[in-house]
This record gives sequence, structure tokens and C-alpha cells, in this order.
Amino acid sequence: MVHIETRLGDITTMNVDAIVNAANEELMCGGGVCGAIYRAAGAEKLRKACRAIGHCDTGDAVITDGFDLPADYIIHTVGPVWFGGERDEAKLLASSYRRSLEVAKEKGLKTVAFPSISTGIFGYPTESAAATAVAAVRDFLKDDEEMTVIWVLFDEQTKRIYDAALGEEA
Ligand code: AR6
Repeated sequence: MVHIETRLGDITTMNVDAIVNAANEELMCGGGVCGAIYRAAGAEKLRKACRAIGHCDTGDAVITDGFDLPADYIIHTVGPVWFGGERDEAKLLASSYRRSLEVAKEKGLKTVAFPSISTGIFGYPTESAAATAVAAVRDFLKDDEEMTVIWVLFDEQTKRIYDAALGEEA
């Protein structure tokens, strides 16, 4: 069954098939959720795995082991930097979600946890990011009977915005 939900919390604690990292194109250890994932997975091991892959385009996704995380895998996707909405940001953000779920499906993964991609350091306004994210995930899942997607949101305000985009009670 397709299931979508939101939770408040730290994505690095999630015991799921894969958590998604809001990465950069160089796949380097950054700040925000990326830094937290590097620390929790084991920075050296993750750095080595990311170096072997080398690069990920904006809107694309790659996968590594989850190393010391409870999650089996990390899907690294690069969301767009917000430039005011004039540089295909919505298309690229939708692509980040779609490619992450395609990579998960290729591996046969059933439960995937996302952070709020692009809405921190990359500056994407949360309301429009949530609307685009929810539409992209629903579109991908419409034919898939067996995936669970969980947004793990770090603060109450962001959770409220995703709940509203999903049309649920906050
Ligand atoms: N669990 C869940 N969400 C978190 C966590 C956590 N442990 N920590 C932060 N967030 P950001 P971006 C939230 O900046 O905007 C990095 O340097 C955070 O509050 O992590 O896509 C990368 O390497 C926000 O709501 O990602 C890239 O260079 C959301 O995660 C760049 O930042 C995303 O914020 C990516 O920027």
C-alpha cells in the first residue's frame, strides 16, 4: 500500500530502508542535514563512498550504504539553490524527489525518509517547496502499491507546512 506521512525529528535516527540526504553536487560533507548524516553514518566511511561516486547533478540522485546509521542506505539528492523561481527550481526539486524514489525502487527499497530538501541552506521557500515535493511524490507513487514515504521534519513550523500541503490536520 502507498503511504505518506510526516514526523517531527532527526532523520539520522530513522530505521528505514533509506534516508535521503540533501546533498551538494560534489557530494561533500556540508552543513544542515548533510552534516548530521555524515556524522551519524561515520564521516570517513561516507566520505570515501561519496568520493568514489564523485558527483551528482542538481535534480539527480545517487545511493551509498548507510554505514553506521539505522537506515540501510543513504540516497543523496541535490536539490536546487533558490534564485527567486526563475531558474527552473520547481522542475529541479520535483526531479530530486522523483530520482530519489527511482533509485529506491531500482534497489527494491520500500520505506524512504526525506528531509525538507532545499529549504535550509539552499533557501527554497518552504511553502512552495512542500507543494512541489508533495505533488512529485504523489505522482511517482500513483502506480506503486508498496512504498512508504516519510518526511522527517526538524522543526514544527516546517512540519505544519508539509502537513498542510498533504491536506492533513496539523
Ligand atoms: N533531520 C531532519 N532534518 C534536518 C536535520 C536532521 N538531522 N538537520 C537539518 N534539517 P539543509 P538544503 C532540516 O540546509 O537547503 C548542505 O551543506 C533543516 O532544518 O540541510 O537542501 C549540503 O551539503 C531544513 O529544514 O539542506 C548542501 O550544500 C532541511 O533539513 C546544502 O546544505 C534542509 O536544510 C543543501 O541545502
